[in-house]
Order: sequence, then C-alpha cells, then structure tokens
Amino acid sequence: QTAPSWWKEAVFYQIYPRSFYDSNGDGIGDLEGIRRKLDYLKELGIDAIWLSPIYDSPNDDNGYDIRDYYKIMKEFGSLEDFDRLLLEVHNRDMKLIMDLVINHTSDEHPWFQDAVENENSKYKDYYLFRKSKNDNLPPNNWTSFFSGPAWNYYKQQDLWALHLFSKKQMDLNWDNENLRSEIYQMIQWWLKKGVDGFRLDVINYISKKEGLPDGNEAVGKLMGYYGIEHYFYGPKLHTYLKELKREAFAPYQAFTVGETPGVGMRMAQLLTADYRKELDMIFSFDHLETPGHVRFEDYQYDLNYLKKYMIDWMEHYGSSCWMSLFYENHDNPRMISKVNPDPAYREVIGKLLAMILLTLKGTPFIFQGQEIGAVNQEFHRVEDLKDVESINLYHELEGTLGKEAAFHKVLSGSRDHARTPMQWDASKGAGFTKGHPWIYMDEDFKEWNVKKQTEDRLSVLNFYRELIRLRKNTKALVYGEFEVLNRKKKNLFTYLRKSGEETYLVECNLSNRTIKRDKYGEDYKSVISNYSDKTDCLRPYEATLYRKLS
Ligand code: TEU
Ligand code: CA
Repeated sequence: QTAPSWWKEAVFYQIYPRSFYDSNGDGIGDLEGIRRKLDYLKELGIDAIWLSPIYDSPNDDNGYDIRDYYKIMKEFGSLEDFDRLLLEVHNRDMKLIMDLVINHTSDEHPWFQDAVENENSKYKDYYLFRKSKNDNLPPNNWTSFFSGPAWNYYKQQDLWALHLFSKKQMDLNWDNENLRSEIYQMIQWWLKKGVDGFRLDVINYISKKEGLPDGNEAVGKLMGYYGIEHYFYGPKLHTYLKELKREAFAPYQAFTVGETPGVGMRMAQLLTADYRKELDMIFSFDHLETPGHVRFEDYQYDLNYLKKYMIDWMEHYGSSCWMSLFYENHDNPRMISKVNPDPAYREVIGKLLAMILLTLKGTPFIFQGQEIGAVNQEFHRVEDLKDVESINLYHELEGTLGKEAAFHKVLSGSRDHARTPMQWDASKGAGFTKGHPWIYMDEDFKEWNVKKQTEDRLSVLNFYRELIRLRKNTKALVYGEFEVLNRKKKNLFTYLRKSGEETYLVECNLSNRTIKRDKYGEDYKSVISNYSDKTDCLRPYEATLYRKLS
C-alpha cells in the first residue's frame, strides 16, 4: 500500500518568476513580487510552490542557462530577498521547491569559460569537449532541441563542445566525479537554507552513451532530433540518480520531481518506485499531444486520449510509484486553447480540466494562470516572440515555408503562450507591472483576471478554490482507489474514487456534443459541477463530482 507523504497530499503551483508579479516597475517579475502574492496562493489552497530558475543567468533560455548556482538573478532580487521569501512561505505552512538545472550550465559559467580558455583547465572534463570527426565536421550528427547541430566550435583549442539545448547551454559531463561532487555540494547549500526539494530539469539526459556515437537516421527523422536514443535513458542514469539521492537529497529528506521527457511508463516505474531510492515523482509528457501530432502543429487536442492515458497510468503505474498530474507548464501552449479555442467554451473547459486534475490519483501541479482559465495570446509579430526555441525554429522554417507559414507554425506550439504575464486585474499592465511588461500581452486581461474572478462566485478561479478545498478534506480523493466506469464509451470519462466508507463519482463529457447521461442511482448527490443545473443529457464539457450517500 502507498505510504503517506506530504507531497502526495499537496497541491503544487508552478511560478514562472519573470511573469508572475513585478514589485518595482521594471516590467520583470521578481522575488519580492512573489512574496507579496503568497496570501493569494494560500487562499487558493496551494501547499507547495515550484519556482522556475531564479539563479544568476544571462537569460538565453530565461534562467535555464545558469551562470552561478549560488547567486540570484539580479532582475529577480538578492539572496536576502530569497531568504525572506522562503521564511514567509514556511510561515504560511507552505513548501518551496526550486528548479535544479544540472544537465547543463550557461557558457558564461566560470567552469566553461576556464575550460575554453585554458588547455589544462581542471574544468575541461566537466563538459563534453571533442575533436572534429573529419574535415572540420562536428564530432557526431546529434542535433539540438533548439535547431541546428548540438555542437559549438571553439577555435582556441580546435575543439567542439556539446549542447543539447541552446548554443549557450553547455552539457555537463556527469562521468566526471569532481563535477558530481561540486553539484552535490551546491544542492546541499540550498537545502541548508531550508528549501524543501527540487524539480530536476531534463534529469534523464545526464548520462550519455560512451563514445557519443552518431544517432540513428530513422530515429532522428521520426523524432526530429538526432542522437536522442543515446542519452534519454543513458547507461549510468540509475547509478547517478541513486548517488544524487544518497549524497544530496536524502540527508535533508528533500522532495524531488524529475523532468523526464520521453521515458514512458516502464522506465518511469524504475525511476520512481519508492524502494529504488531514486526520484519521488517524474513529469512525463506523453499526454500533452494526441498521438500522431506534435506541439508545433495547429490541430485540436482530443481529450479522449487524455482519458486513455490517465486510465493506463492509474491502473498500471503501481502502488510503489506516485504520479504527477498536470497539463500545463512554461514549455507548452495553454491546454484550453489546445482542446477547443472557441471562446464560448473557455470557462466550461477550464473547469472540466480542473475537475480531472484535482480528482484523479496523483499530485496536481497548477501552472500560473491556469486557475483563471488562461488561453493562448494573440501574437501578431515575429519580434514579439522572446523564446529562444521559437525564434530559432522560425529562422529554420522561414527559408522553406515562407514568413507567414513559418510564423503560423511556430505560434501553434510556442512556449511564449505560457510565459505572458499573470493577469491580476484590468488596469494597464494587467496589475502585473506598473511599467512595461517584458513580453507582449494582448487585451485578454481586461476581462480575464484574478480580481474579477475573485468577485465572481462562479468563476474558474473559485471553482479551483472549491475543488482544492474539497480534495484536501477528502481522503478518498487523495489516497482512494480509482475505478473507471465507462472505459469504452467515447467522449465520456466516468470514474470512482473510493476509500473506506467514502465513494465519489466524477462524470465528464470530453466533447462539445450533447450526450446521454448514464444512470448511477439515486444515492449520488452532486457536490460540484461546471453547470448549475442537472438535465437528462450531459452538455458540452460538462463535469460533475458526486458523493455517494451511505
Ligand atoms: O525542458 C526540456 C524539454 O524537454 C523541453 O524543453 C523540450 O525538449 C523542448 O521544448 C523541445 O521540444 C526543460 C525546461 O523545462 C525548458 O524550459 C528548458 O528550455 C530546457 O529544459 C533546457 O533547460
Ligand atoms: Ca521587477
């Protein structure tokens, strides 16, 4: 049976600090801004906050390129601001986890700088420097996730260095023991301050196959990236994760959630089974697109796939593993827009998604803005895109597709959709800033904002609040068994959550069609719904939670 833990009972909230709340009018969110909004999060019912990176960084990838692990990014504030934030989070009985980006550092990190400049640098082996294969070609055919080859050339020593992400995010060599021990020290430094855990950025990529062989052509063509099979589940991954836990996390009982793209359920089980002592949870991403589709594609997401995926994990992940539940983060467009961009359905879909997120078995993660039903913004100009992935992809596609089609494709999957500022009120700057926001935002905030939704009893925001409160007071919704009722029926997702005497039933219409309601007996009483009355049919995206009367 599942062992209880605080992180299994918690509702998490991801903050993208740059876009959360700007306290000093420079247009960039900051730590003091987060501090001022802690009561908002507490009232929403949040138990734990995950901060996207706040370390010193030249911001080629908005902080996922770290220059100094021991400093705070200057736009965000100082270490004093951080200590104060952490104290106030704890004072409110909440937890704080940080983003830990240890697959790579910025090329401006002193280790990398020294390695490039000095032939005998002791940091040379901290990275993956290699000679040309032949004729001045890169050492292998691997490609970067952000377009182009995964190698930069450094003429100082006639060497290439590996970067799976941007040209300024240099992959670390985890096979170097000194590097590993410096990383463990750094982690302990933050744990000594009292942080409660970490989200580990692309942690499944840290171990690369010995010799860095060429990626398979067929795999490369299929995935769009060459070389991935040589590092997404590398030979020493489990060894390094066990060491990380033993040397850094375990002494502080720190919580960990690994970001692990592409691992699938079997590998996920090996990464998270509690007795294996590696990670507490992982983020898997296979449910974020309907199979056969990719993020940079304009199509409508089919919620029947979400149903299928969730049932599979609920039934097969196993009792030694615990699942994370989410559909949004800073790397993906907004889920409501993916499901159905028709504004008429925005509110009901927002609530339907909340219902599924907060009543399945696992730990829910809410991404900032999701709780007010945020949708993709209307970017009109290429210059308004800020994300390195979007910009690089645009330039890659421009030549072949032409400007307009390239822009359209980039917009269908741009990470910038999730990075527009939090919409606090209808005032200029959306209550996010008194200055000029660092990234484009359209007029949506005038109608869709926290202030307005706080005052509206039936808003998406109040739906989240109510559901979170319910979940926290209901054992069945946290540890209770999951049982699906309408496995085969298209567009209908109905399941039970049961624990001891308590039984709850969730009934969702996954489509914009009206469908006949099933009968579950008179003893099910509606607790919360995204429609205010009950009819014989389920209306578009209708979602209701019932309690069984004993
Ligand atoms: O994301 C890794 C990741 O899997 C996605 O970025 C994805 O690979 C990419 O969008 C290409 O499809 C993490 C962070 O969440 C992301 O913000 C960083 O840019 C990335 O790592 C590098 O640190
Ligand atoms: Ca600021």
